[in-house]
Amino acid sequence: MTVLERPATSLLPEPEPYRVLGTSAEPEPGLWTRLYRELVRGRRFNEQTTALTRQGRLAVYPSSTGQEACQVGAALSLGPRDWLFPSYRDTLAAVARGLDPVAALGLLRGDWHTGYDPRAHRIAPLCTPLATQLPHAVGLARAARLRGDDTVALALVGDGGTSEGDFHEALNFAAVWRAPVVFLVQNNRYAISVPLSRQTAAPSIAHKGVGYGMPGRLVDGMDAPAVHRVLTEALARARAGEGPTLVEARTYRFDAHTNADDAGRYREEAEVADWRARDPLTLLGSELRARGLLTGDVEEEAAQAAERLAAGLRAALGADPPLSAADLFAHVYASPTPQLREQAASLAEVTR
Ligand SMILES: Cc1ncc(C[n+]2csc(CCOP(=O)(O)OP(=O)(O)O)c2C)c(N)n1
Repeated sequence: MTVLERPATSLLPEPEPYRVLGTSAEPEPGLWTRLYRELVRGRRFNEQTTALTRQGRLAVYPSSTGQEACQVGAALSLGPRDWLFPSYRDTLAAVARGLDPVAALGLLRGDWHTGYDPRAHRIAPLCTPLATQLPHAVGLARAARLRGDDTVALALVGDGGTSEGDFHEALNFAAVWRAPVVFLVQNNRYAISVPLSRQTAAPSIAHKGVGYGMPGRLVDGMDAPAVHRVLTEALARARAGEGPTLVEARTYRFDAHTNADDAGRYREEAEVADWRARDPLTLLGSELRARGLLTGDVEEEAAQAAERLAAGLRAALGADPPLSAADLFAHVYASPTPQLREQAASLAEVTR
């Protein structure tokens, strides 16, 4: 059956966001406890990084507090050979995937172009231009398929990013090529101050998949096991050669867009409070406790691991890294132009 013969209804998202927590779904104690540990660590990572930004140790930090279930669910659903294509808000997803937290913050600290080797970690650079990571993910996925390896790419984007031309181009090519790629839209309802109602008139972002010929899935982005389940299914589908999936996770950022934003100017406190009542960490913790799956030991260990991470960040970001001004010229061209060589020489002269 070709894409055009497939009934469009089979591509439609679920009418309500898919949930695991608070349902009769069979618990997966090992996975849920792992997700819990990562959520605790992730919450602490966001808090500590935000505090360090206020102290001037980082230029900017787009916090993902409130979105940890998406970040951690995404990271833990990937296989070792898969690739993650994050946006600027997804540092935590990179850290949850195993990237050194200090390296993950290199770009936001302004130290170095990316802070880590994308190829070694299979994590593309944190992408600031909206949605440009999406065609890159499709290209990588398509290339993997042509080479016959079973790598899948998972690309993260915000609701605002879905209005970019790159979003359209990426989804269109992904579906036409049946590329092994999954798109996760973290719909946190705002693109800085622009609410979702001004971004799209579609019934949901997940519905957009139908227009490209790929399934759309709608998931509760505050429910870590649900995010993990939906992404795992979408990644398996991609790996089996069945093509891309568009996943919309309904979530909320508890903090401002970045430390340079005042969210009080466009969001009501009552709305923030409603979403805080669905805090992903509390939701998972309460369910684990109610089912007798969270022992004091696990809680204690999770809290200690989070504190170790925070202490490591304070120590590493509190120190000024040894930087060379000459690095400004590295990686600009494979062979530097005569002008760049001249400028590098004159900089070396004045900084000697
Ligand atoms: C191509 C491009 N246009 C504009 C911007 C400026 N900008 C930075 S973040 C942002 C809002 C993005 O919102 P969304 O995609 O919903 O992601 P979120 O920040 O909520 O995670 C905009 C417009 C940009 N970074 N890149």
